[in-house]
Amino acid sequence: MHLTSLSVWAATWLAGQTIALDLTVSKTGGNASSPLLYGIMFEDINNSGDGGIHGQVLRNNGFQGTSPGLTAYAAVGNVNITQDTSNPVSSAITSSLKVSVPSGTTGYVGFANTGYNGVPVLATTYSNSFYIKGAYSGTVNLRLVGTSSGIVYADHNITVTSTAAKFTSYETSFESSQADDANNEWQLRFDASKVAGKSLNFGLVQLFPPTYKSRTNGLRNDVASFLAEIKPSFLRFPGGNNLEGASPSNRWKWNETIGAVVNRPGRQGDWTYANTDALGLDEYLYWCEDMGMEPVLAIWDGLSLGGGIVTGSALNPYIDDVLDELEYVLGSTSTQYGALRAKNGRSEPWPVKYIEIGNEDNESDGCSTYASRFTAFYDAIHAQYPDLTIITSTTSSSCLPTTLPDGVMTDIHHYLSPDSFVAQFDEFDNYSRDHPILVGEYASTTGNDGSTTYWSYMQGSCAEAVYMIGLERNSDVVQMASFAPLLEHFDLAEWSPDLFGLDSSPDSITGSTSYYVQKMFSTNRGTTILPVTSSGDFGPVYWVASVSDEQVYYVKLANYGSTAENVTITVAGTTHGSLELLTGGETVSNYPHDISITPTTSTVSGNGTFKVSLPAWAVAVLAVS
Ligand SMILES: *[C@@H]1O[C@H](CO)[C@@H](O)[C@H](O)[C@H]1NC(C)=O
Ligand SMILES: *[C@@H]1O[C@H](CO)[C@@H](O)[C@H](O)[C@H]1NC(C)=O
Ligand SMILES: *[C@@H]1O[C@H](CO)[C@@H](O)[C@H](O)[C@H]1NC(C)=O
Ligand SMILES: *[C@@H]1O[C@H](CO)[C@@H](O)[C@H](O)[C@H]1NC(C)=O
Ligand SMILES: *[C@@H]1O[C@H](CO)[C@@H](O)[C@H](O)[C@H]1NC(C)=O
Ligand SMILES: *[C@@H]1O[C@H](CO)[C@@H](O)[C@H](O)[C@H]1NC(C)=O
Ligand SMILES: *[C@@H]1O[C@H](CO)[C@@H](O)[C@H](O)[C@H]1NC(C)=O
Ligand SMILES: *[C@@H]1O[C@H](CO)[C@@H](O)[C@H](O)[C@H]1NC(C)=O
Ligand SMILES: CC(=O)N[C@H]1CO[C@H](CO)[C@@H](O)[C@@H]1O
Repeated sequence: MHLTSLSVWAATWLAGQTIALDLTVSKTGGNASSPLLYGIMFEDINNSGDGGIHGQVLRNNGFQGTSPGLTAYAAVGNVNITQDTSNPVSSAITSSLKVSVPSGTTGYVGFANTGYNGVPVLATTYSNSFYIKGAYSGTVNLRLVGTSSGIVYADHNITVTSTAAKFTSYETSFESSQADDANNEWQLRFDASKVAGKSLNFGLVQLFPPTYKSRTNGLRNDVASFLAEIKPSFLRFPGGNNLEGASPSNRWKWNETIGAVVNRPGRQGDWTYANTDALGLDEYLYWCEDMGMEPVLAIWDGLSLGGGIVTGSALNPYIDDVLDELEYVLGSTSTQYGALRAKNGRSEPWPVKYIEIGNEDNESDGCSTYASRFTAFYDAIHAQYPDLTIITSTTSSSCLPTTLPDGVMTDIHHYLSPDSFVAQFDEFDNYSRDHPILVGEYASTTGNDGSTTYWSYMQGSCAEAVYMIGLERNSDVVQMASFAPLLEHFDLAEWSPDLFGLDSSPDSITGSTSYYVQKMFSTNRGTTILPVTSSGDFGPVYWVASVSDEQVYYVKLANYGSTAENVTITVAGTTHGSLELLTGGETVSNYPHDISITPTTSTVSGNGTFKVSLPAWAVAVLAVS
């Protein structure tokens, strides 16, 4: 049911035909729409950071987290490998990999890293680095190899001169051909005869395919480019629950995510795996800059997931820590932390305007103390940075101060069934306009029968579209909205569904049906939401109309129903444009290497009136001028 079933034609249909719905878009009136409405939310969950959008593809490279063991490492040839805590790479990277070579061994031996369930082996240039300690002068051979097949996709030699006195780092790059699947590893080998009876230590191995905008320690270019197609307007980061920590001491600590990666200790993340923090504060802000997004920086506010909520004067050191963080982000290079930022490669302050205080403080026993914790952080931040927009982490009034200061935004989250999303269509229609809203997380995560959704399917994505139409109609007060979670590694996911995903095989990046809804809505935005008169009520068809500064009129439509609907849309004076349509059946999903639903675009022409035939469970955007 794609282009063939879709008919758009001038308003010369035969008399007597049923017109299900007639929409007339007013060319005057309406409210300004928030230019930031559609953005993204990111935290490291389901290996969305390490193993996902961050460019570094080798796993366990710093032995971080609570029990790294030899995860992802394997011996190559006749050697023993162990985690060695007596040879730390740095005070932050406290282990290295010891490779012991039995006496009499010859040939090339070493170790492999199998990445995040495989190393993505693409036909491209990789940059590769490692630390080595121990007496060795000679060739180090670096390869990308099929783990089962033995096929060598990349083979590169460098000459190293290493001593037992200290770690020496090497960096190189090489070309690879493309593997067929994910079952690949990276190998580092050396001449066993020179080490026989002894050992070498290796640390912080790093392998990057090309990065987005060629940033050092950047994002994977293929993954970030796919995300950039949404044209998101803001990034809410670094969490999410992953900000909070299992305990206060295990929270996301900004100052351990900056500077050289070798000086970042990483942490056990809240989603059961180690975070390297190679995707750190500056990397998030480069991501924003490179993708044209407004940063929405969440700061830790005393709430940790595992209890142990810090309140009262015990919060003072954490408030000071946030002020240090803001000085790092916003301060001139003549300040202590502004100077540190410059030392780390960024002289210009970061253009951060939005700060969210905590995450979901109406949950995790945070409600009763949030008002006082919020106020303590707000007062300290506002006194020093009066121009920053501060966001509460909840809309629940029982958790908030009786009177919220002017200009404060509030954040609401929804994980719902399709029907429940549709029921929230009018959530903001009569909502107070006193404080702008961030819908910081939302997704259809269960079926109407309560079953868990692992893959977004058209009914749920259509329900999200209905909800988003409600948001857009109220985008004078709803200023930002972001689907969550954003990304998953398919083999390592603890929360599904996610907006898009990948595994370590080539061409694995997969947009969910919801990804395409986000893309269609975000890339077709007006600046003013226009009144629409209609021949019928909302449901099963929902709509919102807007106009851009370039006088393009957008009509977004969702058919949350099991029958096709004809809609006649009148926008006086318009003659041509396009119709983007996403449809494919109520329960149909996109799966890795099995993508069945993507939007189709057709051109339309008419004389101010356009007929759109909406299939069941469809989302469409008419753009005319
Ligand atoms: C504009 O906002 C007001 C509430 O402030 C609302 O009543 C009205 O319907 C909105 N207009 C449009 C076109 O959405
Ligand atoms: C490798 O480890 C095994 C088991 O711990 C041990 O028996 C063996 O001697 C080791 N070999 C070398 C070369 O260290
Ligand atoms: C790497 O060096 C080894 C040992 O000299 C040699 O056998 C091999 O052919 C070299 N590989 C490449 C790709 O140059
Ligand atoms: C980070 O900041 C905290 C609080 O100010 C401090 O105790 C800690 O030593 C800092 N860590 C690093 C790596 O600078
Ligand atoms: C917290 O607020 C969210 C909406 O942001 C709501 O869905 C959730 O049920 C609330 N939790 C509690 C415990 O009230
Ligand atoms: C909003 O207010 C209008 C007018 O009072 C009312 O008809 C409508 O039911 C209200 N909607 C919601 C969602 O409360
Ligand atoms: C929609 O319009 C087409 C073309 O006129 C017609 O064949 C079809 O029956 C209509 N469908 C509905 C649901 O009204
Ligand atoms: C378009 O519509 C206008 C006003 O309804 C009419 O005057 C004009 O003749 C129409 N043009 C065509 C090509 O149908
Ligand atoms: C595939 C996989 O590793 N899934 C695990 C992800 O983490 C959750 C806990 O958050 C486990 O329950 C899953 O087994």
